[in-house]
Amino acid sequence: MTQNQLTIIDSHTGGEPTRTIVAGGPDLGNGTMAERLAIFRDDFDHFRTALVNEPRGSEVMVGALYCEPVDPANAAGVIFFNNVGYLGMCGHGTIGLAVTLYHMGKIDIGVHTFETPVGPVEVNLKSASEVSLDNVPSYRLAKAVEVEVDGIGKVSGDIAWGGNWFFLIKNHGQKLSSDNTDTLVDYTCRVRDALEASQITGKNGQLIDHIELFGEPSDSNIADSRNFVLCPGSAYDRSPCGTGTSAKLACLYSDNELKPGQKWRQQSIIGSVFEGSVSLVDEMIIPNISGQAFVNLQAEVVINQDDPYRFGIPDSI
Ligand code: PYC
Repeated sequence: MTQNQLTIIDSHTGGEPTRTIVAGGPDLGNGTMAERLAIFRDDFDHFRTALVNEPRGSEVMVGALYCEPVDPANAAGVIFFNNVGYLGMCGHGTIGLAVTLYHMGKIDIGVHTFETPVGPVEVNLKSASEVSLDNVPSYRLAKAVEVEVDGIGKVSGDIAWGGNWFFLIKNHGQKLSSDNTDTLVDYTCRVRDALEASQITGKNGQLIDHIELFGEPSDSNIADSRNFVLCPGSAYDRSPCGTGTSAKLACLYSDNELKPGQKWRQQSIIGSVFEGSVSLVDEMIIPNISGQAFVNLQAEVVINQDDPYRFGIPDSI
């Protein structure tokens, strides 16, 4: 990585930031996004740490590497990452990427396919800031799984896939409001640690790295539910979390609480809202998530060889 070669565009989706590398990213070859993610992680991880770790980034920042797609009929490939590693899919990031590519003149209003490491997602850019996406097939793996949590006691939740693995908790006894996030981070980190220690995982032993709490919305006229989502690391999602909302929709459908096409409005801890629904394709649950994003920064990254933190503070949180 050399000075002044790397261009980024930042956006936010319902308050959650996405930093997209639009030029000067690492050459990861021509494989699938899953294969390119492995090369990124093994050989070019300093791009990730330089862009999302402090002092250039922060624990809240999600990065997106915009890539050439494998299938030229598709609009883009993308690999998402954050301050502690890589994400299979990212709903708010996909909405941010669509708005960013429109801002750059790379895509028009209309329907496009983006390739991700966990499969293709169909993106409908409805205006310069409004996007809906058909996510990867989502499902509940297990219902009412109990885990003994240090300092809390027994906690019960559902394990579901929405492009990432989630543990979804309804009966948590916590106040879901933006003035209580320190307590919510502590609670959800304890749950995540307990799941790992108890070897409670997603499919094929995959780590459950997102914890999602649900409660009443601030106003039932604007949403059906409010959530708090702990992301990998100890940052919480400012948006309602696209993959987390997808996991929630899969659970609601499985509990017969949501019909195909029925709207679900998911509010985030800061009050932003995604609208979601499910459709069934070949008996798989396909969540559709709609939200708004805005571009808010465009910059050239400066890498100064004399700067000891040019690639980020190691293990910054
Ligand atoms: O919107 O899917 C999402 C997401 C995952 C982590 C942060 N946001």
